[in-house]
This record gives sequence, structure tokens and C-alpha cells, in this order.
Amino acid sequence: MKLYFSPTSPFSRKARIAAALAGVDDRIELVRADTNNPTDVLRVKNPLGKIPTLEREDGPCIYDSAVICAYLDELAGGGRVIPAEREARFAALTLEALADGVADAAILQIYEKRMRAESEYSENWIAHQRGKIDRAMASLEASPPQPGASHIGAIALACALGYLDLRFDGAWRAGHPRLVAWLDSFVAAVPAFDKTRA
Ligand SMILES: N[C@@H](CCC(=O)N[C@@H](CS)C(=O)NCC(=O)O)C(=O)O
Repeated sequence: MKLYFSPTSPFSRKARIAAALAGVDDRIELVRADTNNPTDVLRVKNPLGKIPTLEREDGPCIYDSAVICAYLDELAGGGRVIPAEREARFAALTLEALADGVADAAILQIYEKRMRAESEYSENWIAHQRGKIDRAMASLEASPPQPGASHIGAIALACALGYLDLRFDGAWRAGHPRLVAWLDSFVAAVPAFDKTRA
């Protein structure tokens, strides 16, 4: 399989960590993609031109990261990163959605500055995205995941926090000590997190 990715993409990192935890990472060739290059083959593999995109051995390309992680889990026999038990599964998937929302809101703030001239920045739009992150982080700080959890929700959260470290100088750490401790527990439990650092 080929995984179209970029080292700084939190969603690509999520797929890579899920692959490692599912034990299928040795079946994946990493292919760097440039989402800004209109001639990059990525846009042929995924019309949205987004990473991660997975080219399967035996079927059509799949995206986005949630679908790729579900596919890899299934490939490994199931229950490796997506819990089999119903309540645990929906809790993990909801945490994944929340963490992905944090990463999306962070990325949109970066793109606002990357894709527009400074005179066109919308402070309202940036504040709207920041509000999503602030509310999500407050809710996560009040009720962090289990220490050392390594299901899909935990993977997504670790990748979102890693992206906030990378692009926003880890400013979140000051007001979220329980999440800092949780991320430390994830780093200790999941070596693939450090191995996928940009
Ligand atoms: N919901 C998607 C989000 C993927 C995403 O936003 N990827 C970014 C890089 S981290 C991207 O490809 N951006 C290029 C673009 O939006 O054109 C997922 O979970 O895979």
C-alpha cells in the first residue's frame, strides 16, 4: 500500500500511528505529497487533493484519515485501534471527531495566513476557529482520556496536540496540565508518536 502524506500533517500522522499500532506499517510505503502542487499525483488519487490518502493493494484509494484508520484496523483483524465493544467504540470515535475538529480548526488558521494576503486576513474567522479549539480543550481538560489509552480517539488527540505544539508553540500547555500529563502517558505508551515527529 502507498500512503500519500506529509511529515507535518496531523492527519497523516494519525494514519501512520494507527498503522503501527495495528501492526501493518511494514506493508505501507510512505509517499510524500505536495497538496499545493496542482500536478502532484495526489489529485489523481484523491480529487480533494488532501492527505492522508491510502492507495490500497487490492482496491480503490481511500480517504480521509478516519476511513484509512478504520480500514487498517479491519486489515489487522479488528479491535486494534477501534474498540470492538459498542460503548467504548462510540466513545473513541467521538473523541476522534473532537480531536480531528481541533486539528481542522488549527489548520484553517494556518491556511488563512498561508493562502491569503495579510490585508485579507479575517480576524473574525480566525477567532471563530480559535473558539472551537478553546471549547474543545476545556472539555478535554475537564475529562481527559484514560492515561496510556491508544485507541483511535487517543491517537487523534495526541496528533492534534502535537500539531498545536508544532504550529502554535505549545501555548495550550500552560492552561491544560491534565492534558499535558495525558499526552506524556500517550508518548510513553506509543513509541510511534515520537517516531512520526516532524
Ligand atoms: N478530514 C481530513 C482532513 C485532512 C486534511 O485537512 N489534510 C490537510 C493536511 S493536514 C490537507 O490535505 N490540506 C490540503 C487542502 O486542504 O487542500 C482527514 O481526516 O484526513
